[in-house]
Amino acid sequence: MKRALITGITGQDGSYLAELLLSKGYEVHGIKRRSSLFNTERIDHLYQDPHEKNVNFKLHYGDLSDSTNLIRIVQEVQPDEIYNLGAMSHVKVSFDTPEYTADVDGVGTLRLLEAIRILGMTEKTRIYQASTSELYGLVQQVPQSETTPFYPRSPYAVAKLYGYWITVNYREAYGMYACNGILFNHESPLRGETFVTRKITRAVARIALGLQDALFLGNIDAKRDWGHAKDYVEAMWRMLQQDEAEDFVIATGVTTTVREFIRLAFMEVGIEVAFSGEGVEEKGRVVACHNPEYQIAAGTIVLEVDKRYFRPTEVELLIGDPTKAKQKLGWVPQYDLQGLVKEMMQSDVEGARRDEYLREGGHTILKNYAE
Ligand code: NDP
Ligand code: GDR
Repeated sequence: MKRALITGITGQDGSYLAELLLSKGYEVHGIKRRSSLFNTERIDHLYQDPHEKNVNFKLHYGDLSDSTNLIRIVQEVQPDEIYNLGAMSHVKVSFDTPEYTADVDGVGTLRLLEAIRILGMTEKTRIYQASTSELYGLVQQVPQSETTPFYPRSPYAVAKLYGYWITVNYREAYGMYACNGILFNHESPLRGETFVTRKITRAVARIALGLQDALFLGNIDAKRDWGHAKDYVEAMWRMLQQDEAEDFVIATGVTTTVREFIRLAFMEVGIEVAFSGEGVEEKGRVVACHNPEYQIAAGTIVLEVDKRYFRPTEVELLIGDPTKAKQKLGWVPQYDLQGLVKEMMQSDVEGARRDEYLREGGHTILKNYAE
């Protein structure tokens, strides 16, 4: 039985990856952070009582800022594969917490690589580093591939640049099986509520049900190459099963504006939206509501642009070229953008209905906390 260790197991990708590895018969270990409230919602369905026999899903308290803790966990677990998914992963927040982001996303990667080296496990343990399309930043060429130059545009991306290169360096210096997955944006119903796709699908569901009036966003001209997290964790696993460690771009090859994603999300609940105005004055208004379940009048403003969500430096255009992954990994994504939006909307409509039910029962529900 293979043993895997996942940092960031409580996050979107950690949850899908843990599911995938368990389905392949792995013993899965994850690092979770101590927090004052439970933070394991995404993996609660995988939980196994540690008092039972034959437990193959185990959690360890830890943090990427704590090297001795990482060494101890790696020593205890003796993993065949490590997936380093843990990170302060929000680009906008990294401008507010640049030093912390550098420590966790940059030096944290080094700490994990060093743990493997110090413990003499460079031949046993393979490591996957969660690199990102944010490395490309300011557009140099499109579509972006493994050979496109990097130009990071945020403290997050700069920290991940260090993570990328230290991974390459340990591969070359110590012969480690260490590889970077340069993953473009991937989403799902488990996506954090403050990333743009989930912020949109959650708000659209709540607007349709009358729980929220409007959605406030920043730069809706930005273009992203959005895939489904389920497809992307499959690629991570495939990257660690090759004869030689290499870096791979994982993307769909299709790019879409945030504005179009908003339109698609509203269409899923039968609401047609049109945009008018320029820059921060731009608004999204209901043209017609084709779903008799929802009472939302034509002309209602459902989208406003708010400067507070703009970034000091933006990444305007991402579009990836996944040719290498398709050829060498045999990776074929199962979802397209429509399928992704549909699944996210279905899940968020269900969530909004639960909130509606609570409200009707006289309970207070949080109004609009997805910044
Ligand atoms: P999430 O934000 O959903 O999850 C991040 C995970 O990292 C959480 O489990 C979080 O724990 C954990 N974490 C945060 N800080 C620390 C720390 N100091 N020590 C240990 N763990 C920590 O991210 P995703 O699942 O979306 O992304 C996974 C990885 O892939 C990240 O590294 C991200 O930067 C990268 N990436 C993501 C892409 C995407 O589109 N989703 C694209 C390209 C790269 P907690 O739950 O306690 O907060
Ligand atoms: P990104 O994802 O920065 O690409 O990083 P995010 O969903 O945060 O932003 C995508 C684009 O949407 C624009 N935008 C807004 N974004 C947020 N979060 N909130 C808003 O209100 C809003 N309005 C407009 C942004 O400006 C941006 O252009 C994600 C993360 O998962 C990273 O960890 C990962 O490395 C990259 O994807 C690939």
